[in-house]
Amino acid sequence: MSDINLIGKPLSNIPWQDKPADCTAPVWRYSENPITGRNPLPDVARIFNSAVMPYNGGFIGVFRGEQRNGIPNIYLGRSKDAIHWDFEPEKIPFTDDNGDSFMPIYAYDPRLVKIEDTYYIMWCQDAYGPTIGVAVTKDFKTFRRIENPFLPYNRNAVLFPRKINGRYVMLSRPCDNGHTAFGDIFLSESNDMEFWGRHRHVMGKSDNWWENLKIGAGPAPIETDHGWLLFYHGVVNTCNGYVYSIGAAILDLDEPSKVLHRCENYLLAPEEWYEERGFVPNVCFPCAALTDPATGRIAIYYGCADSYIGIAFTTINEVWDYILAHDSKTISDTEAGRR
Ligand code: BMA
Repeated sequence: MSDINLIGKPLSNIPWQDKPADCTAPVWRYSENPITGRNPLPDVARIFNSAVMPYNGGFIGVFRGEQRNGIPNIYLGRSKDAIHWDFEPEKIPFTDDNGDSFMPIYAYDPRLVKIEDTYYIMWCQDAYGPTIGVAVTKDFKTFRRIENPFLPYNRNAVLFPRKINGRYVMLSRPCDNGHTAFGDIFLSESNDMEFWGRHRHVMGKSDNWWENLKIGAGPAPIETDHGWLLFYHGVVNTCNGYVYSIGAAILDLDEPSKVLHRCENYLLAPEEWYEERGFVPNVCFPCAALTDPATGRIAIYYGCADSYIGIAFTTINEVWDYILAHDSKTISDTEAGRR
């Protein structure tokens, strides 16, 4: 097994289960999945596609809650163990630069990233079409939205957890205003989190059948001493609709628009009842990962069938070796993505 190290602070209370003896896959599910049930709040029918992180010795998260009027929005949740969550019953109260209420019409698929002492929430919102929303908080009490940093149409934005070459770096997936039947991952840079440019292509849909329609970044890329580990979703169109699986790639540390390795096989595809059955069947949609550099453990948080949240486990060395053993990177993946 290779000797790859996760970078970052130890997380001794990361949720964890050892790999079952009969498991042949590089990623295995938490035996008590799903960790959320239906109707978790009076006004919310389902919570899924959500992001968590360590906070003050426990955990905090931003959760996609589907309201009973069918419109998604973002809710705050807190947990001692990152498994059992208490959700705030009201939507996160976003404000503008003046402190006035500035609520998105809808908001979904949030990611949560800490850079230095600041937390950033990214999600998909409406700005005359779906595009990226970003808000800043330092205390999870006030949440200031940065006004429309990206043009429509775009989804699946997630920041790298530190500046690279002095700039903030965001992954995103340009799209259309419907159930987009295409989509590659791009990267954009910013000096100030407000104005973005130097857009580069990172990776596209591929010849691998499970991801041959579109892809989108999942959790914030995970830093290791040999590259960024990126979990993402890949989509195939079947005669019964889209199927979402979880894939993985490794990006260059200093020039992350270059893909070093890309796994031919998915790591996790819908198999369990809570992934196959729900509001939208056959969806595994990763949005967050907890890591413990001391042990190499990784806990992936993923939305299940647009209805629940599940956790899956792996270790950095196990997943790294699996990606390298099934490498299917293309010339287009390894390019800098600048044309
Ligand atoms: C995508 C997004 C995700 C959702 C998926 C499956 O386009 O809307 O939030 O999980 O479709 O419905």
